[in-house]
Amino acid sequence: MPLIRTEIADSIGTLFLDHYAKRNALSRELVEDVHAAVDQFRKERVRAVVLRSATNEKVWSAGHDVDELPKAGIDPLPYGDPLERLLRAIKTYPAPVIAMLHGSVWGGACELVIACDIVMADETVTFAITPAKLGVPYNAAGFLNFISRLPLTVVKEMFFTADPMPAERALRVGIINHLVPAAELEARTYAMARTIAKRSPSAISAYKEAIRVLSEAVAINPDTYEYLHGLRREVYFGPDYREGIAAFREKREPDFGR
Ligand code: YXS
Repeated sequence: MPLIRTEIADSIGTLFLDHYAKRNALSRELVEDVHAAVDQFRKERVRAVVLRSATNEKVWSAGHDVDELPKAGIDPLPYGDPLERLLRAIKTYPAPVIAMLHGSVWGGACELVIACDIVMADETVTFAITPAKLGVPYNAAGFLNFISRLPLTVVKEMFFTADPMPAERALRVGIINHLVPAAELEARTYAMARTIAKRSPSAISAYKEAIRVLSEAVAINPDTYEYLHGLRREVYFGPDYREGIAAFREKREPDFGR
């Protein structure tokens, strides 16, 4: 069974996540299918992309497929990870990508949403940034995705608590562009996509790339990079990552000691 579906109409490409049995978890296979669809949209010069779930259920995506996270001692979020590659493909896609959200968004799916250009959501949406529940050391590119878009206080609270943030607050802090009633979400999202598709594609592509480059313009020297990487290694070689993954698999609360 395919894990996604795609459609192109009026120069707008739609990508439906379609694996609700696993709550649209971002497995390697699903993510690679999404990436291939994005590449195809690029070839077909699609002028706006809508990323949505195929179902109107209570979960939009459960985040990384936890069953595929590596055991302790291996970097769980390396540069070549399929989701990391997909995030880069979305950020460098030469036209706007609109996330259309109904339901809860977890872990890596929050970063997928934040990598999109515009977020349309209804009142059922929540966002939980979960690595501290699993002992996962987040990577520098991931932090930058959040801190270049949201206030530091919000990013810290979300990373430190891992608690879901409701839609109303997500609108206030700038995760969501438009919060609309569920019955209007699709119409409002495609109206936005149609407006974008009428504007100059070459100008929009140049704006998107300029905004990406400028928002990522953080210079760090190699020593600093190694320092950050060393901080992460201590976590994925340490006991918390082992305990976090084990607890998830055993469907219990992790015990990180006191
Ligand atoms: O038991 P079966 O085979 O039916 O499978 C169940 C779940 O195991 C599966 N599933 C997942 N499988 C792999 N990875 C996942 N992230 C995942 N989430 C769910 O889907 C089937 C249905 O799940 P179930 O029964 O729990 O559904 P529910 O409707 O009662 O609850 C929905 C959720 C989303 C509240 C619940 O599934 C859940 O809490 N999922 C995990 C959410 C989460 O913590 N995601 C973070 C993943 S880790 C990640 O993204 C990064 C590594 S990080 O944290 O660093 O950002």
